[in-house]
Amino acid sequence: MEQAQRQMERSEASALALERIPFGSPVADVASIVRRAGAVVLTGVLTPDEVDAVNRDLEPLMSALPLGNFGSEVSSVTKRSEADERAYSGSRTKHLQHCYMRSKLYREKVLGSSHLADYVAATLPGAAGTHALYASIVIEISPGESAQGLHRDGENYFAPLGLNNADSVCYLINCLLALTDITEEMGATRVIPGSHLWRDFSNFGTSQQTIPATMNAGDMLFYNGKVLHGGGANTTADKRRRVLATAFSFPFVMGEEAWPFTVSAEEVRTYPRQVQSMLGFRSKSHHGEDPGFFWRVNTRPLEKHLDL
Ligand SMILES: O=C(O)CCC(=O)C(=O)O
Ligand SMILES: [Fe+2]
Repeated sequence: MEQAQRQMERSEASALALERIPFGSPVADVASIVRRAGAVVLTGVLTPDEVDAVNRDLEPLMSALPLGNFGSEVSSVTKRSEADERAYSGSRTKHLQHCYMRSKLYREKVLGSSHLADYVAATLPGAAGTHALYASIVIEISPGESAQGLHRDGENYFAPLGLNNADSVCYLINCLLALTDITEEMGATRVIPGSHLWRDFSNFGTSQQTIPATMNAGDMLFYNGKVLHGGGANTTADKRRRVLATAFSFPFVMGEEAWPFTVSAEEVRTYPRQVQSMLGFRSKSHHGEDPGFFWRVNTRPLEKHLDL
């Protein structure tokens, strides 16, 4: 009885903590936290100098965007009202897509990282380094933005496949790289650890159940897409909160952004091999075959067809 109580207290305590572990730690250690909590902060993915370099690459593009740019852009496509779109994407938030082509350092050190590829493959079905890039997007929350509703990433896309429940395979991993120091007041992502294991996915939790993923610039919130989360409110007077979100799905899934049509094969030739695969410029394997058998041109591996 006493033991059962102690066990319960321990599990409640672990439900409250968002564990932190250095980037580069053994895959099994990261995977076991993600299995249990659904989310973990990987510390020191980039150094402060590397974060500055990525921000220098992004700055001219970010400053040219108006606040709330996604709401109006997306509503013109979905035909839902701008107000509805903004309820999800914010009115004082900026989104910048296609970041794989915006910053060489991000592309090579983050997308091209073998540690990251191994961590993803430990949770998401598919061989390391072959997962489809599902999103590569800056989310910058400005002062005065309110909290985003709690949600599960990709749930609309994957629910029809019967995957939006605790028992199914993981369908998406998201990695939010902090490009500023992130405090709770600046709008740290709110997370409910353990919510990927809830029996009822129609329960979206409450803000009281969330904890803020505070981070130093260069850290990364790495989570299973089934974990309930949402961007936090920015209650500061003058501090912008910037993350670069990199999401991955099954190797054969088409993501939100049409990668192969935004960069040329000439340009892609200078990218790391792993990034070429993520962007759909290499044939795909389900079990690590090289070259892969799927996504071929008349049975020819795509990389041969494109002469990469
Ligand atoms: O900006 C954040 O902290 C999270 C954003 C998010 O979860 C989303 O847009 O799907
Ligand atoms: Fe999200």
